[in-house]
Amino acid sequence: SEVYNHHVVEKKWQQVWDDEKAFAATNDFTKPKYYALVEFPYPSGQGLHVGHPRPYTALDIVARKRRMQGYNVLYPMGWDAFGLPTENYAIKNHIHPKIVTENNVKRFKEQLHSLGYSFDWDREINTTDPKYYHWTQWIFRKLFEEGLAYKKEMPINWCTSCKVGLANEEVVNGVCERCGSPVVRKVKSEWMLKITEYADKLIDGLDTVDYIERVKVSQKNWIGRSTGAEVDFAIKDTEDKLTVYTTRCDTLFGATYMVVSPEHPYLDKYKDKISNFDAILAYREEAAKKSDFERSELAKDKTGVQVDGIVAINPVNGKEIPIWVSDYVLMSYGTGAIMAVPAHDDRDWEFAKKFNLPIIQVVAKDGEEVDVNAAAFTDVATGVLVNSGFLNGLSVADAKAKMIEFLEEKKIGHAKVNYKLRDWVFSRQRYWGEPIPVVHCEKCGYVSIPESELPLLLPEVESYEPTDNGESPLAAMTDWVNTTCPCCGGPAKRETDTMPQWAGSSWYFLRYCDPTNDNELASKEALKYWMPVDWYNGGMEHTTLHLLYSRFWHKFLYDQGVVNTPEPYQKRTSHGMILGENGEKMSKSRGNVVNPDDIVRDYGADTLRTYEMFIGAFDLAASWSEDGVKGCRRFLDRVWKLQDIMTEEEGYSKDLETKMHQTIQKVSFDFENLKYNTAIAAMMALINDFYKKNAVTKGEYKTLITLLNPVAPHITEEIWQAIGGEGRLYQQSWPEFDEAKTVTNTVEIAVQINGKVKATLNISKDDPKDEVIAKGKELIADKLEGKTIVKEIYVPGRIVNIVAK
Ligand code: ANZ
Ligand code: ZN
Repeated sequence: SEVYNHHVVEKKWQQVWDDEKAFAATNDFTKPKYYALVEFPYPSGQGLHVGHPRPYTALDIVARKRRMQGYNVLYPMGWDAFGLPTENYAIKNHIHPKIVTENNVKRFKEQLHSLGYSFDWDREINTTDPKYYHWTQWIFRKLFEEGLAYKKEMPINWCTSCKVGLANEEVVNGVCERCGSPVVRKVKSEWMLKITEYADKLIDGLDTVDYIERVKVSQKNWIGRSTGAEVDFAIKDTEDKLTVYTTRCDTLFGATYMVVSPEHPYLDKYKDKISNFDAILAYREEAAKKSDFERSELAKDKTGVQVDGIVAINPVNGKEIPIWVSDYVLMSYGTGAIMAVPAHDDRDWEFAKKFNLPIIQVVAKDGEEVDVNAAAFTDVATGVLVNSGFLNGLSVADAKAKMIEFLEEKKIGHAKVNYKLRDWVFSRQRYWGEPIPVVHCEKCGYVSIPESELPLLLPEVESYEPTDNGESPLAAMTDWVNTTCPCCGGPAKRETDTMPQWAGSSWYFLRYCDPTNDNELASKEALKYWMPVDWYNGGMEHTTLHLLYSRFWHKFLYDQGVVNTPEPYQKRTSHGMILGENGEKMSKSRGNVVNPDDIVRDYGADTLRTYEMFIGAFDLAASWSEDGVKGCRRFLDRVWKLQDIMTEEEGYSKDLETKMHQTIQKVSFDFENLKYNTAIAAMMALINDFYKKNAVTKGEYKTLITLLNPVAPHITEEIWQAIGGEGRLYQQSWPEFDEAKTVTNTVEIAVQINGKVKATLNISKDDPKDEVIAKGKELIADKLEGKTIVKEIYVPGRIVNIVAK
C-alpha cells in the first residue's frame, strides 16, 4: 500500500460523514438511547486549546462504540457564548460582542470539525441565540414566580477591574478568578437565587448517581451541611442572650470565653455599656479590609479585642465568662458568635494562648487526660467527657445527644443544621448576558414580564462599557428601560442587570433533546426519552459551580413537572489537565502553548486523538510530548501497513485466537472505564504480534480496525474501504468476544528428576500425558544419560517427574 496521507483521508471521511449524516441522533424513541455529553466550550478568541480534545475524544469513543452496539446515540455540541472575555474584547476592539462571538464560534467549529468528532451538528446550540435564551429567561421567570429569585441589598464581591459583582465561587484567594485583580466588598441590590432551599436535595441526590468519588466529596464540602446546636448564653444584667452555633455542644463546660464577629449587632446595641467601643470600631474597620477567606485561614495570626463592660454567663455552670471580638468569627455563618472551647478547638486554642485565656479540659482521650496546654485535643472518636457534671464518662456522640436534651428542656438551645452554601448572586452589571425579564413598578414592586413577551431581546447599545457606579450599560438606554407595568399598566422600569455566565449552561443539556422547539424548552416526549444524560464528562473546576447550579435548576424543573428525572446526569467523570512539555500549565507567557491545528496539519487528527488518549491516566494531569505524538503517528502507520501482510482468510488464526478475544475484551472494558491509554496499549501489543509472524488475516485486521475506529476514525474507515469491507466501518457492529476463548490454555510446567526441577516446559493443558512426558524427557535428555528410568509421573498441568537411578 501507499504511504498513509492523513490530509486526503481525513478530509474525505469528514465529508462523507457530513453527507451521510452519519452521527445524527434519530427521533425514533423506540430504540435504546444513549446520551453522552461533554461540557460545551466558551468560544474564546484563542481558539481551541489542546486541553479540549481530551474529554471530547474520550466521550467520542464512548459515543461511537455505543452506536456500534446498536444504541441511538445523542452526542451534541454547542456554545456557551455569553460572558466577560467576549465583552472585554469587544470593548477593546470596538466590535459588537455578537460579531466577536460569531467569528469565534466559526473558528471553533472548524477546528472541532477537523478532529472528526461524531457530534450531531444538527443539534448545535448557542446560549446567545434569542431562540435559546428565550428559555433561559423562561426558567428564571418560573424561579421568580415560585419565590426562588429575589432581590436583596447585600455586600457583594466586587472586582475592581472587571467592574462586576462576583459569586463567592468566582473569588479565589481573595482575587477575581478571571482577571486576578483584588476583590473588594460593595453593597448592591442584587438578584439572588435560593439554591440554599435545595441544599438537602443536592446532597441527598448524590447517593442516587454514579459520580466519581472526588466530585461527590467536593459537592458535599461545598454545600457544607453541619449538624450542631444553637445555645443561648445570658448577657449579665440584661434581658438579652447571645446565641452561638456549635458543632460541639458536648464541650459546653469547657467554654471559657465567647467571641463575636466584629460586625455583630450587639456591639452597637450595647455601645453605651462598652467602655472601649472606640477600640472595637477601629478593629471592625481593619476587619472590613479582609475577605472571609483570609479571616478564616487557620494559620493566620489571631487578633482581637476584649469587649469591656458586658460579660456572658455559661448556662451549664453559671460562670461569668468574657466576651471578645475577633475577625476569625464570621458574621455570615451560624449566628456570628461562638462559645470558645480552647481545650478542644485549634483556633480557640491559638487565640487563648495569645491572650492568656483559661483552657479547661472537658474531653479526655479514652478517659485519660491529655496535655491541653501543649495542643488542643480534637479527636472525637476516642473522646470521653470529664469535668462536665452530668456528661462525665459519656462518649462525644452520647454527650452531644444528652446536652441537646438538656438545652431543649431548659429552653436555652436546640439542635440546628447549618450550611456553608449561600444563595447564588445572579446579577451582573454587564451587557453581554441574558436580560432579566423583570420590571420594577413603584406600586407593584418587581413584576415579571408575561411569558408571551419572551424572549426579551438584548437591545443594541452604543457602548458596552460598564459605568463607574456599577450599573450595566443597559441602564443608559432610557427608551428601553422605561416601560409599563404588566400588572397595573402604570410606569415601570426594566431591570438592567443581566444574568451571569452560569445561566445558559444550567439547562443546556435539556435543549439538545429538542433544540428547535419554539413552544417549550423541549418537548415532554424528547425529554422523557433522552434524559437523564447517561455520561457527562467535564472539568474538575466545574464541580462546585456549574455542576451544582445545573443540578439545582434541574431539581427545580423537576419539582415544577417540566422534566421527569430528579437528577440531570446519571454519571459524571472528570479529566486531568494537559500541561506543557515542561510540566507547567500551558500559557502564552510561558511560551509552551501547543496549537491543535499544527498537530492536525503535521500528523493528522487521528494522531492527535490517539495521542491525547494515550498520554496517561485520563483523570490525571499529563505533560505534552512531541515525541509521544510522533510515536502515536508511527503506531497508526503500522496499522496502515498491515495491508501489506494481510491474508484473505476471514477468521482468526489459531495461534492468535486467544489474543484476539482478550484484546476485544480488554478494549471493550477499558473504553468504559476511562482507561483509554491501556486500551491503546493492548492494540499496539496486538499489531506487534501480527508483525512478528509477518501475517494478519483479514478477519483479525477487521476486528483490529473496528476496535480502533472510535479512537482513530478516519484511517480505520479508509482501511475498511481499502480491504473491501462491506458498507462503512461506522455502521458495523462492535466486535464480540467469547469469554471461554479469552483464557490461555498454555501453562508452564516443571520438569523434574527425582523431585528436583531441571527445566520448564510450555504445554497446552489438553495435551495428552504421553506427549507431555515425551517432550519433558527430550528436554532433559542430557541429564538422563546413563541413568535407568524407574517411573514417569505426570501431574496434569503442573509437573513431569522422572524417577531414575
Ligand atoms: C464550640 C466548639 C468546640 C466548636 C470545639 C468546635 C470545636 P462547622 O463544622 O464548619 O460548621 N463557628 C461557629 N460559627 C462560626 C462563625 N460564624 N465563624 C467562625 N467559626 C464559627 O464549624 C462549626 C464550629 O465552628 C462551631 O463549633 C464553632 O466552634 C465554630 F471543641 O463551637 B465550635
Ligand atoms: Zn404596577
